[in-house]
Amino acid sequence: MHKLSQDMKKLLVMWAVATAAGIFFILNIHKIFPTMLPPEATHQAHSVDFTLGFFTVLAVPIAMFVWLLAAFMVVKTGSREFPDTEGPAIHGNAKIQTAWLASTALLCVGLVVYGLALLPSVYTPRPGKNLVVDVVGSQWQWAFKYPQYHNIETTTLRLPLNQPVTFDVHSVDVIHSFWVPAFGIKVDANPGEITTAYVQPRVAGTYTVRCAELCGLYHAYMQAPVKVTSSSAFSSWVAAKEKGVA
Ligand SMILES: [Cu+2]
Repeated sequence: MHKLSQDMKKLLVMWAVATAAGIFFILNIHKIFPTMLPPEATHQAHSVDFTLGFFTVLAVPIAMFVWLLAAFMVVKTGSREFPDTEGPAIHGNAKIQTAWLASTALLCVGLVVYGLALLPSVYTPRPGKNLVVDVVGSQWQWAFKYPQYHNIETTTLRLPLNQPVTFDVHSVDVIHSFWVPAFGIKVDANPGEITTAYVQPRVAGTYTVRCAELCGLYHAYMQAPVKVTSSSAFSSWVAAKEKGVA
């Protein structure tokens, strides 16, 4: 009995250390592996990243507990021989069952409420005058049209910094999926129907649009560059393009 409680103490200490290390790793993942996750180039991406981090931090203690307990059982009680009797039957423990059900139910309901509260910040337009971009998917490329600027068209998505953007997304053939990892948005591009996505770029830079729906032979190559620049650089690009159109 004494032996077991000593082991339990050891296990608890190991669990605390592993949990602390795991949470430290998650909170600093952008510094430890700078290229592992896309940059948070929009407000939406920040919300998405924060949610991912929040859920992962909550999962760390539970994952560590399960892994450590499993390793502990293998090391401490493992035997190379096949047991010749079955283990003793385990009967319910009302206290543990109640606590387990209550805590997991609370956790799940809490996370659902949190998710529902956060969802509008990702799926509603940002306030202010929105730049509208028609996103057209086809096998196997992306095209971007700017209806507010004489419908100028480009294969490099250009956006001005800090301006709210509405993407009207559709496809001319099969189903594609308009995904900009750095923007935290992913929305299906369907033929005959327009789906929308909203962003507000907050970091200038070059990013990538990918297709996230298997759409045929060259699906993996269906990418397009995204350039977020200052609004003056964007305006001069628009002016030059509009001249070309005229
Ligand atoms: Cu595609």
